[in-house]
Amino acid sequence: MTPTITAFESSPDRGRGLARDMAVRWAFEEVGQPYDVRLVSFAEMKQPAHLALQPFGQIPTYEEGGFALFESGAIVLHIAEQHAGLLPDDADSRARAIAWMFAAKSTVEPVIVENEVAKFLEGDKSWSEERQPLINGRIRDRLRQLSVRLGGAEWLDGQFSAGDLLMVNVLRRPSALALLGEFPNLAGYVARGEARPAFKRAFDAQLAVFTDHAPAG
Ligand code: GTB
Repeated sequence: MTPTITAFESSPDRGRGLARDMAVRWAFEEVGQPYDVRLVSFAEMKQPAHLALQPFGQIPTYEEGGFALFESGAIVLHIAEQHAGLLPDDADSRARAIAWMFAAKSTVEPVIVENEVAKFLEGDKSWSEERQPLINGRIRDRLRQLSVRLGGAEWLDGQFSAGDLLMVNVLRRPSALALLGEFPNLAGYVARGEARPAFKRAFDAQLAVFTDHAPAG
């Protein structure tokens, strides 16, 4: 059965691949698994039917037959466990790849999201400007640590894995991209991820949602 995921009917990023369905689409493309997409509006995401799938009223979700899953990281892990191509066979390497998935989602992403919250939800506060260097400093620290670990390697731990997929996906967010010029190896890492044919197919698919639904004129 073809799995179905949910994505924004009208993505605020206008097809830049920044919403979290992008990682899921990319994972499907890497393993060669077809998928369907159900587009949902902001209002629909808050209705009981969607909340039954995603308790926080967000995208993406994953459904296959009677099975449903939420959280983009968990969905990518599920895809990677069901199909070859995103996790190594060797148990130790596999565990390390999963560690990198968690590192992307729980160590690197939060400092980046903090900047977005500061910008979009707290930008009008009197203390906002004063706080900005602290937020940028925290992102820079994480990027520096990641840059040191990556060094001259192509991917974080041997072959490209679901860990790289989630890490590249996080580093594509504008708050990280803005600082990547200071870390040429990370800039190269993101470029390598984006150059993968599977990334391009996933990117084009999410962009098509926006262009196909764009108002005329
Ligand atoms: N931890 C969850 C996961 O990884 O699946 C987080 C899911 C999440 O944040 N979903 C967002 C959502 O549904 C979309 S991706 N938000 C609606 C809501 O909470 O009401 C976050 C996002 C949205 C838009 C942009 N953008 O336009 O640039 C970037 C990222």
